Amino acid sequence: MNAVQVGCKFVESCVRKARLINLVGLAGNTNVQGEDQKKLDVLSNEMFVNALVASGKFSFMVSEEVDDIVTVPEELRGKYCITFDPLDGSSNIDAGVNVGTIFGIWRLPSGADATVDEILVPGSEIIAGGYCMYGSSCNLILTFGNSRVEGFTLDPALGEFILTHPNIRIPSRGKIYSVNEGNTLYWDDATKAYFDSVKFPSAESGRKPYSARYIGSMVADVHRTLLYGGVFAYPSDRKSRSGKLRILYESFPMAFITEQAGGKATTGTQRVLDIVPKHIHDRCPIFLGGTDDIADVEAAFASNNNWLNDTQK
Ligand code: FBP
Repeated sequence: MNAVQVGCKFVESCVRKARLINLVGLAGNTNVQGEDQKKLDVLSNEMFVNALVASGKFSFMVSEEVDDIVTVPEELRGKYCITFDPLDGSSNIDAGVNVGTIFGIWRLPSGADATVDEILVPGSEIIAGGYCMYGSSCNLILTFGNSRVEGFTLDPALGEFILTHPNIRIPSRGKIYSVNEGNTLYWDDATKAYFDSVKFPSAESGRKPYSARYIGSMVADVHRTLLYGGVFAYPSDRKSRSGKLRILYESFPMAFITEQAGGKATTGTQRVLDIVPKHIHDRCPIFLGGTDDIADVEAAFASNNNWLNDTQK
């Protein structure tokens, strides 16, 4: 974790002064997702790879910004693998909106080779996960899978992360939904039915309409959902049947944190952590939130056509 926090402190310092030191804008290349890389995407990735390799704890790693796995030189290899998105939400960076780093840590079977097959495993094998949000304050949220999620805030004067949010518990039901409604046209009946149920609740439910909040930075939208409750989602749709968010370094770590905070994460029809990815940059749909809210999502998928079970026409 020391290597991870060094990386986060470095990125935090760059994000904070990005406009002052000409670190905004494009780097001039595209990543394996076909996205134009931001200067800070490239710099953050380099910083994390260097810190993680130097830690001597990892055998290999998966980064959103690198096509293949990053193998650690033999003499520095350790028994873990880390998957990470060095700068999530980077499309928002030039507008000064919250961005973040997301990571998941996996213990490799002893004697395992540094090969991609070692990480194409169910999400339920993850042993630690977290994110660091760079915004009005810098928050590092961590879990080691013991049904506890701890939140830290960076004290810029000390340069240390201080425990400020011990034992985060997500409310079982919230009042906020968070999704890019610009994709509504492409949604399946199940997704439309669910979001209609929170926007236009039936009289018998006795509930008020949920408020809409969507920043478009997964770290920021999930952070708010963990603290205030409700649902964050990036569903599958007609354009992208597997949704947008990447399984190994976005959906798995965030699903793990949500579950350890007492919530749930589903594709609509499957627990996210039961997925077994086929490729390191695979994507999956995701709905995460409090247990009662996600039960409503699962009920909507159980009783409406959807892309996931090919009933949607
Ligand atoms: P990257 O910036 O790491 O590619 O992240 C993807 C992301 O920006 C998420 O942070 C966010 O939840 C989602 O995409 C927003 O997508 P859209 O603009 O389609 O709503």
